[in-house]
Amino acid sequence: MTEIRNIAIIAHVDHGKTTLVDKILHQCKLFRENQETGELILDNNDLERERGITILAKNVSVHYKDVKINIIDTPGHADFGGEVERVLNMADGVLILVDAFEGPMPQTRFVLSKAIELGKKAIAVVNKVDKPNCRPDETHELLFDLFCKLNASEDQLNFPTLYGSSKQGWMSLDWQNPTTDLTPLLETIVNTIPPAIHVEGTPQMQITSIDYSSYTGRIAVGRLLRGTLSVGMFVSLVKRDGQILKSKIKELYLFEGLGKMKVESIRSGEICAIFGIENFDIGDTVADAENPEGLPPISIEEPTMSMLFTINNSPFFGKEGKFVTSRHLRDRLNKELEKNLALRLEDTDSPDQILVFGRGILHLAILIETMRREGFELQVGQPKVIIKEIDGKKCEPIEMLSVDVPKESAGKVIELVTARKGELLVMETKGDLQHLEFQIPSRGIVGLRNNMLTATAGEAIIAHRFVAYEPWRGNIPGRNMGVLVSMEKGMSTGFAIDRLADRGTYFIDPGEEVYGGQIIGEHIRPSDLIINVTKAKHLTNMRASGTDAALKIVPKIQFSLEEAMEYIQDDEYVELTPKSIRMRKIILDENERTRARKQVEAMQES
Ligand SMILES: Nc1nc2c(ncn2[C@@H]2O[C@H](COP(=O)(O)OP(=O)(O)OP(=O)(O)O)[C@@H](O)[C@H]2O)c(=O)[nH]1
Ligand SMILES: [Mg+2]
Repeated sequence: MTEIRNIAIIAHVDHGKTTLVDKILHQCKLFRENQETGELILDNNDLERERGITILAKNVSVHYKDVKINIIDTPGHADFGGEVERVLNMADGVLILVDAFEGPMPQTRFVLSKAIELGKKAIAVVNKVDKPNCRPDETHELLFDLFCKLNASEDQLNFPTLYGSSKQGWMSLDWQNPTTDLTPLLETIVNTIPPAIHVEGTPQMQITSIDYSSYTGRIAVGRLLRGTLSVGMFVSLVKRDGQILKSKIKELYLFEGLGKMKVESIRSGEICAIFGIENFDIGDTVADAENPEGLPPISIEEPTMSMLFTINNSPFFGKEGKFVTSRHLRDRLNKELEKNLALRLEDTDSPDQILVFGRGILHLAILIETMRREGFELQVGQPKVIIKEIDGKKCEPIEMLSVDVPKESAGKVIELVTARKGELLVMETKGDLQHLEFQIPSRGIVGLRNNMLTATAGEAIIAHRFVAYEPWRGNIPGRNMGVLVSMEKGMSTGFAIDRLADRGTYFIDPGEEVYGGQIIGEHIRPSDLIINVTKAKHLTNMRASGTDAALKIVPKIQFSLEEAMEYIQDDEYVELTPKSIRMRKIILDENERTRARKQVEAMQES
């Protein structure tokens, strides 16, 4: 019988988890010569590749000597923290990775606290020691302090530490003595992480994630905790509420390399995928047909943010997308619920509008981006944090925000965060940088990143994570400046933009089609300004109009989806089609907009 080790790789975003898993796969010779790609093979959906982040946890496995190591690569972004917590269920140990330059970050703390609570054995990996100015020894010390603070057991505190570079593909017990490969890490895994043992008895497997195949549909993934499973076997599905459904196993798979291998039966200890179980959800237990014993349900993360999704009703609707009706939108969102665990939907008074609840800006942005690529057109409103009433008091989510910046920018950062009801808690030197920690309402973080990067010339390393619901901190000012709003529908001209260049910065280039009510730039003043950018120069003056091309027009500012989501205010939408991201006023007509604003102001005064 091959021995098995089940490990999860956890870390703060971008600390190098996926790179390490890729290199482990390489070293364990999974790839035939002609398959070497050099790219990250594991972040395999388009969005993951483009953004360089992991969105969904993934299972892979390698063979080292005569041990099979099942590895779970996890996402590091805070919006996907719930996913990490869940998949830890499948592992007996964790590799906690830390960037030797950045040191432990907020998400390091979060994922490590979960691993420690669950009693997992840990191995520390101080990564990126190839970076100039990195601080491997200090990072190790900080990590040790973190283990202590998180009440690690004696055994957990005795964690082995490896130093190295995922990128260069080596790990060593001493960072000043680089090796040529990952053998020291693989040896440590085999020697430190307890083997996954087979437990006799009736089968018990908790479903911890869902795999999706276009052929077969939903596949249940989890670790078989007890007993054996085989193809054709009748089983019970114990639901969260205790309800029991009968099912039959149609196909069974083990993870092998990057893919799955069909097998006839599986012994406990293995991580497996089952096809054929009907109506399952995450957290349900696959158990014995006759004597079903459910496992305690696992917690599923609550949404923290909501956004209004609506059909595209801009003057440009239907030009670029295939799916544009409210029926399309509704069906698509309902389908998403099957696999996107932290997502919730709520109907509104209007059949064209649905409130979508998620875990944060990135979580919602990934969904929107996926829909755009599938051919959808839609509009979304300003993201809103979820407010709760606790003991009769209005409460809001408060987060811990950490910012590392060059010393000369620290003042600007503190000013920015304080203006958004942030409170400075920690200020200390961290290598060449200043390390700042704040408590700040989630509301204050929306739109902050952009301003902060501008204020620090892109130098700020920012991370935040939810702490608790606390009493409402009062009004936070919105966007500093007003916007430039297009007066009419038509094609923008270089002439007009040039003539109005001193009014602000533009989000459009000459020659772009715009419509009345579309947001086409940022005003230099706090109020909005309506402008006409479609005016052409008088054609009678032929000589002068010929010089149009020579106008020095500053290139437009192109917002990413998340930037646009964080930029818009309450009375604005982001309009999304497969090709465009535009921002607009919800009420396009200027007179109606003014009337509506006056009504709101009158209501606020009374
Ligand atoms: N210099 C250096 N860069 C590294 C090293 N390991 C990873 N990187 C780089 O760090 C970036 C992030 O690496 P990933 O492996 O995608 O990080 P991750 O932890 O999987 O990130 P998420 O899945 O989004 O949490 C990439 O640009 C890597 O090339 C390393 O050892 N040294
Ligand atoms: Mg990753």
